[in-house]
Amino acid sequence: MAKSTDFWGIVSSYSRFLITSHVRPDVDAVGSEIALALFLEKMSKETRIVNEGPLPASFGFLPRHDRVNAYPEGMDFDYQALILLDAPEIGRAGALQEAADKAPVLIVDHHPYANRIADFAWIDPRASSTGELLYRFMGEHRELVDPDIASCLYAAIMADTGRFTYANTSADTLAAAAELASLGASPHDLATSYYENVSEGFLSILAVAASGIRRAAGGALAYTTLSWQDFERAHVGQEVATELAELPRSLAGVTIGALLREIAGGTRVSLRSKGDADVKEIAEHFGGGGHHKASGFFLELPLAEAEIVMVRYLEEYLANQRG
Ligand SMILES: [Mn+2]
Repeated sequence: MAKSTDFWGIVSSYSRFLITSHVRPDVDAVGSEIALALFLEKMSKETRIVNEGPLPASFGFLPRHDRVNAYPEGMDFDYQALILLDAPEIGRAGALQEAADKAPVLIVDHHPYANRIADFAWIDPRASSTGELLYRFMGEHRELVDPDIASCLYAAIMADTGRFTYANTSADTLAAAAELASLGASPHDLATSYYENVSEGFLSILAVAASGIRRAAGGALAYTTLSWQDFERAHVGQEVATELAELPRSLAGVTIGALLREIAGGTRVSLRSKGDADVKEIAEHFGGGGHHKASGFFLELPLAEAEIVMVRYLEEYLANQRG
């Protein structure tokens, strides 16, 4: 299995990198992209960051977010290698897939999938985030980590660990965060500028989601549903769903929390677990995937029917768990 020293070796053998991530990138993806681009430039490399689409305004708190191009902007760059961050295979990069035809693909990711087709893959599912992996890589040349790089990596780790509360938060994660704070990342500024910067629309859809919570399986399952009208009325996009998905699980006595939302062609189900329930296994049953404590899947069914299917399956799953 590849490790940070192998990544050093491979990065040293090229001088021009195109950097990308998965479609609808999160803060770990974008923070990692910016941090890596800035760091490689300090090693006298040339870099260009290109994502499939433009960055939503909520990423404006990341230093140097202006460095992120939206495809096809930036594609005129003569790169020698394509670095894919926070995704296990190039198919996740949308339009950027085409970039893989011209150069080797180097992957750095923490999602638990084996990749057998990349030219190089450093995948470590024990790391909380791609930001934590990149910190491990950059830690060998700490003098090159400036406050902008430190802030982007800190934000990446903060976001992927739910502010250092998810099960993926380890002693190594906290040590990396502490080092990054000492290198110029401000935990307070980054947390407030990201988490305390929500719109009124977000709070109104949060209220809809909270007031709609129902329970099943003797209370062990809590879930809520959102229709496309709920999003339209609140003037918010589907990207807020990541935050809302945490809500049902936060109730006392709940083992699995779920958010069901209407999307094009069906229903997206986001699962979150507390305790032993393995929601990755459940998502995989429905053709989806994710982590043990956070996963998701798609059902080609209207919201009301998807709710019935999911509740029926989870009631059985939780009953079997209780033995
Ligand atoms: Mn990530």
